[in-house]
Amino acid sequence: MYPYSFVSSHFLMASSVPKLLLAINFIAFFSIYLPSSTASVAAIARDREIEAGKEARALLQWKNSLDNQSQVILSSWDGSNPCNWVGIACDNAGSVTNISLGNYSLKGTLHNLNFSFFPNLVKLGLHNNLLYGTIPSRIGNLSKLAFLDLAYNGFSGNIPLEISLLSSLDHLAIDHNNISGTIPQEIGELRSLSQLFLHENKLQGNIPSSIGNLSNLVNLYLGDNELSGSIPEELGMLTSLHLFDLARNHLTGSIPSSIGNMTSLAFLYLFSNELSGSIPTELGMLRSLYQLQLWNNSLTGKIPDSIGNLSSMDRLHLFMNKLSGPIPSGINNITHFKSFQLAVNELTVNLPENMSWWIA
Ligand SMILES: *[C@@H]1O[C@H](CO)[C@@H](O)[C@H](O)[C@H]1NC(C)=O
Ligand SMILES: *[C@@H]1O[C@H](CO)[C@@H](O)[C@H](O)[C@H]1NC(C)=O
Ligand SMILES: *[C@@H]1O[C@H](CO)[C@@H](O)[C@H](O)[C@H]1NC(C)=O
Ligand SMILES: *[C@@H]1O[C@H](CO)[C@@H](O)[C@H](O)[C@H]1NC(C)=O
Ligand SMILES: *[C@@H]1O[C@H](CO)[C@@H](O)[C@H](O)[C@H]1NC(C)=O
Ligand SMILES: *[C@@H]1O[C@H](CO)[C@@H](O)[C@H](O)[C@H]1NC(C)=O
Ligand SMILES: *[C@@H]1O[C@H](CO)[C@@H](O)[C@H](O)[C@H]1NC(C)=O
Ligand SMILES: *[C@@H]1O[C@H](CO)[C@@H](O)[C@H](O)[C@H]1NC(C)=O
Ligand SMILES: *[C@@H]1O[C@H](CO)[C@@H](O)[C@H](O)[C@H]1NC(C)=O
Ligand SMILES: *[C@@H]1O[C@H](CO)[C@@H](O)[C@H](O)[C@H]1NC(C)=O
Ligand SMILES: *[C@@H]1O[C@H](CO)[C@@H](O)[C@H](O)[C@H]1NC(C)=O
Ligand SMILES: CC(=O)N[C@H]1CO[C@H](CO)[C@@H](O)[C@@H]1O
Repeated sequence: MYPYSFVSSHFLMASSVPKLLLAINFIAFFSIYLPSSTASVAAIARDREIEAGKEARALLQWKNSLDNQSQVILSSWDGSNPCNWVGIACDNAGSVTNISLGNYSLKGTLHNLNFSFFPNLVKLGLHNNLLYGTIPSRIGNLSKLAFLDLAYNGFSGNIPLEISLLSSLDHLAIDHNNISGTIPQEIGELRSLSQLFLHENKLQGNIPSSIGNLSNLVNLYLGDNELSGSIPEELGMLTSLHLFDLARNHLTGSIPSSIGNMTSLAFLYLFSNELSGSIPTELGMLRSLYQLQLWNNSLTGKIPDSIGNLSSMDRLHLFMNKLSGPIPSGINNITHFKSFQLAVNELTVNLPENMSWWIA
């Protein structure tokens, strides 16, 4: 028998109480006269209805904390069955799995969304709203979350350490907010992560070397922040990485040669930092490289001959550095360049004959 303790639950919506009491009588009746398996099925259905009621109540509590206009937008949010509300999807058992409210102009904070009530939530999509305040540490309670998108809002404060509890997370987007503080080292625990978007914030401090442990990472966007220190060598372990953006930060030191191990890399954006040293020869190992943007740094030395092996290259921007020496003749091998800019350098201009017009 299932305990009936839920009867005292204060989470039941007033309007659903009579219906539930009827259901209880019904179950109590049949559990006496029918085989226990039938009673269990009914009891499971009943438990699910109660869970859905808790989820509905938690969502309504959040709705009521948003501004009036947002409450109008969410006017379909009414009653005790959230599964047919705008932006909400449920599993077959009627438990909320997806909250998809991108581009809804919702205004308010997340502090009244009680994350303890969504044991089955896999997606929380709140892209491009007018949400503000901090990201609550209780977000770590969403134990099944795979997709979290808080981008294009006005969130501030730090990235909560509890985010590392979201072990199923595949997609984490917090870009285009006002997030400050450092990127927690604990982010390296999100082993399922394939998309990490933290760009256009006010993040400071070093890039944690633990990011090198995120072996499923495909897109890593950390650009347009205030990150400093050097690029950790461990990032070379990211062999699935397709796009790597560290542009417009305050990074110093040299480009680690381990980047040559990122064999899937197509886009490498390191422009507008304070990087020094020479361009590592190992970059020539990145056969899929399509855009290499290293402009506006303090890079020295000559352009490595290995660049000539990057036959897929479309865009090579090296201007505003302190490079010197001849331009490698192998660059002639790259036949479908769209944009090749080396200007504002100290390079000896002995470009392969028909390439001079590529210079900006
Ligand atoms: C929002 O609605 C409440 C109740 O209807 C009202 O008292 C309040 O003034 C409204 N606030 C704004 C900002 O319109
Ligand atoms: C929001 O709108 C933009 C621009 O129309 C669109 O590209 C984006 O996919 C939308 N996002 C969501 C989550 O609906
Ligand atoms: C969320 O719900 C839990 C369980 O009922 C409760 O203990 C907690 O105080 C609630 N938190 C907030 C912020 O409402
Ligand atoms: C819910 O979110 C997951 C994870 O992003 C996604 O794969 C799935 O298609 C979504 N389901 C619905 C019904 O939107
Ligand atoms: C970030 O904060 C600044 C000042 O506090 C504000 O002017 C700006 O609009 C905020 N940006 C976002 C995306 O909320
Ligand atoms: C990567 O994970 C391993 C195993 O959990 C751990 O020992 C190591 O310290 C991590 N590396 C970084 C750079 O965090
Ligand atoms: C690239 O990976 C290999 C094999 O994992 C390793 O031995 C080597 O040190 C790495 N190269 C760099 C430059 O980090
Ligand atoms: C070059 O990078 C610095 C930061 O290192 C930035 O302040 C400056 O605006 C950048 N210049 C251009 C032309 O983007
Ligand atoms: C280009 O690649 C070939 C084949 O992998 C290699 O033998 C050669 O040394 C590379 N050239 C340069 C300049 O790195
Ligand atoms: C340029 O291409 C030629 C012919 O395919 C090849 O022999 C040479 O090694 C290439 N040069 C570089 C620097 O990769
Ligand atoms: C440039 O030179 C290469 C080899 O020297 C040749 O194949 C190509 O057609 C030339 N391109 C133009 C635009 O003249
Ligand atoms: C049930 C559960 O996981 N509760 C946790 C929710 O998040 C807060 C803040 O991280 C924790 O203190 C709770 O234990």
